Amino acid sequence: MTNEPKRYLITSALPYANGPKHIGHLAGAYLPADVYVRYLRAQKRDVVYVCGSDEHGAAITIQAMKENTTPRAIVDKYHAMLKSNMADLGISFDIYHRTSEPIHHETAQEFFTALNNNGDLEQKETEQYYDEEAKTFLADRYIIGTCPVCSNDSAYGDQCEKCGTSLSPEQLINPRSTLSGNAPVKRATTHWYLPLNKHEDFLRKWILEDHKEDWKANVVGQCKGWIEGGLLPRAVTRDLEWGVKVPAPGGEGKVLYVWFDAPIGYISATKQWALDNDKDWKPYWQDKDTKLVHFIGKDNIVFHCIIFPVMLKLHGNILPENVPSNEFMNLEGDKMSTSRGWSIEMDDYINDFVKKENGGDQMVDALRYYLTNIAPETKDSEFTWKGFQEAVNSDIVGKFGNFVNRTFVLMHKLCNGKVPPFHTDIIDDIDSEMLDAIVKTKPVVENLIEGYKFRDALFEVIMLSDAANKYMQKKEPWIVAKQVGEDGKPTAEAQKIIDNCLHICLQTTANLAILINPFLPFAAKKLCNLMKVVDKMLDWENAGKTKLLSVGYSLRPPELLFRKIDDTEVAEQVEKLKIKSERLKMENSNAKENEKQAAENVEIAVKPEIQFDDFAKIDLKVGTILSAEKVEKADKLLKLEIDLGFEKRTIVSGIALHFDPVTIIGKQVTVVTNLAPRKMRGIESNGMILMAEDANGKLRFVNPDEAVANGSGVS
Ligand code: B3M
Ligand code: ZN
Repeated sequence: MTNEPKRYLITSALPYANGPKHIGHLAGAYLPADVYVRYLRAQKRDVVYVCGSDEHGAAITIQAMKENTTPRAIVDKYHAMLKSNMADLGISFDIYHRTSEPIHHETAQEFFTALNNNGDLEQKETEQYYDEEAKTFLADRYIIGTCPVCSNDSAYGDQCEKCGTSLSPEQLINPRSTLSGNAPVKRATTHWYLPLNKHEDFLRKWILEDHKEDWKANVVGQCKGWIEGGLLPRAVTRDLEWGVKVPAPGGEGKVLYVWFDAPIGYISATKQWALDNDKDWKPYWQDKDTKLVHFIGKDNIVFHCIIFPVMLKLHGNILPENVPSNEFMNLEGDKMSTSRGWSIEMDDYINDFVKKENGGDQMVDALRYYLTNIAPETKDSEFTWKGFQEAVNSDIVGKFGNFVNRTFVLMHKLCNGKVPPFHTDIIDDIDSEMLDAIVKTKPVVENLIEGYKFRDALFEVIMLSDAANKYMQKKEPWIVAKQVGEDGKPTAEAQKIIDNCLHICLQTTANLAILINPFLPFAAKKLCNLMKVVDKMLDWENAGKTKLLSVGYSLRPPELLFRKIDDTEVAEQVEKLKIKSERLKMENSNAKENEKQAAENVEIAVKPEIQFDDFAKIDLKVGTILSAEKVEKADKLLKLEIDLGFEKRTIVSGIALHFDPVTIIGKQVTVVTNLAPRKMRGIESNGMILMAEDANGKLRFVNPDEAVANGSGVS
């Protein structure tokens, strides 16, 4: 790079703390940023990587309503989940902050005040949609209606999630309140606006001229559409309770628009990081020698390329150098969506693979590998479990891992477990070619990473391991070793050939560790351990060198870096996805049905009165689920083994769409034990377990609030 910046500030979009996030999010804004940051750190550059939870806005308050709890409880719960998920997946933030922290509220308020005092904001009274029953103004996700572009009938007031179009409530056809379902009325209210129209010339030059070449085409394209469509003043405040209070006269009962405060979260996170590390945050946001890069998903482009830059410019901050944004990642032939259950949550992947006995960090790297390999850098891409299996098994197990393993096995077998000497007198073209490949790969990978082409960069690293496998195949040290002298050992000449081959293979391994480190950091660490070198060897300046391991240095015995993914794992995951989406489909349709019923005032059915004797006939006991498995060809049934203390029972229960069998083993349940046996799908069921069903058709166990002995009576 010419003109190397003094320091880097890297950001990943702040995820809303309103629920688990899926691997499409991971592939979009977190993993690529992490690769970039790990590379910069290996380059010994001054880099700070910030992120945090976005804890304001209707995304949070509406989730709180759904879960029947407070916004505070929602953000606490999901912030903790997101923070630990990201750490588990090796996303190496320097700080993972949260926008509910006081330091963020202060920072956002100061920012607003500075702009307001400077006359950069406009105050205007307009008519906005209002829900008379819920007594609130309706903006963003509080209002839904039909999208004017794609006719999706549940587009939000700020965006249609189906076609991605940014909307304003006025554009919705047939608008209705998310809160009451009612058609809204119009009411006057005053808000602060950021007059984007006044900054059109700046944006046109800055994006469409200055960054026309170095920003991704999809990003420039979207911005062009916005600018040429004519920019309008944009409201930066809302009539809501939850959020950063508007610090100005007339701001009572109003908060900053979440998209005004959230990007300022990058600044407050930097401040907190500086406080924690005894550093100065200011140069990171004020010094022109800082390279600021925002990693985001494509639905966030307008906010990071148009609105926030205008705010930054007005506030006297530096502007981003680049805003690498990915397209979407689909899943098994359909769009990924948490609400429809068609997604793989980070949390689920961690539980199903990483925290399993045959899992651990290698399964983090396996996911990082596949997601980078299919990264939607220029167009939408698709995750399939079969594709995951193929990529892992053929590339990182078959090529990368296999090469390293063969090298270590042979080095122990044929070179006493030590780095063999290198005999310059017998170097041939095949050796030179391999050494050349090591030297040449470094600048190629480097340029690709600096150009945000992580997928291609990773491909080059895997190709180096592939070349090394082929090199070894050509040299066949195990065959050469058969040329033995009278002592039964390889002849001196044969040993020299073996030495050179394994010497080169080991230097290649050291290089592979450095080159793979930004992508698969856990494998790189494991390699350092195998080679008995400290992490410092992973410094980028060491890449491309062919004398990293000293002759005579003894190395550890081989150890597999990665394991294969087998067919049953693939089948299980595909099945799990189907069950989850079926369950959500059912819950969503039940929820709709319930809404309808509530609207029609249908009363809940109450059964007729019974006598005590009737009740006393039922024998209820507490038992523990010992095992649970799906009944073949019956989507809804689980076969349960229940320990009732005095005996074990088989019970077939229609709960398969609600629970993943492995998650209910060990749970206590209340069992009707004297119900006449019934055969279901050829299995005799001896009893029934009690379940509570909520308004959405979701099932919950009916069990004692603390564990009791199996067989305890319930009366
Ligand atoms: N929370 C939107 C999202 O999760 C938003 C990003 C904020 S970045 C400052 O897609
Ligand atoms: Zn639409």
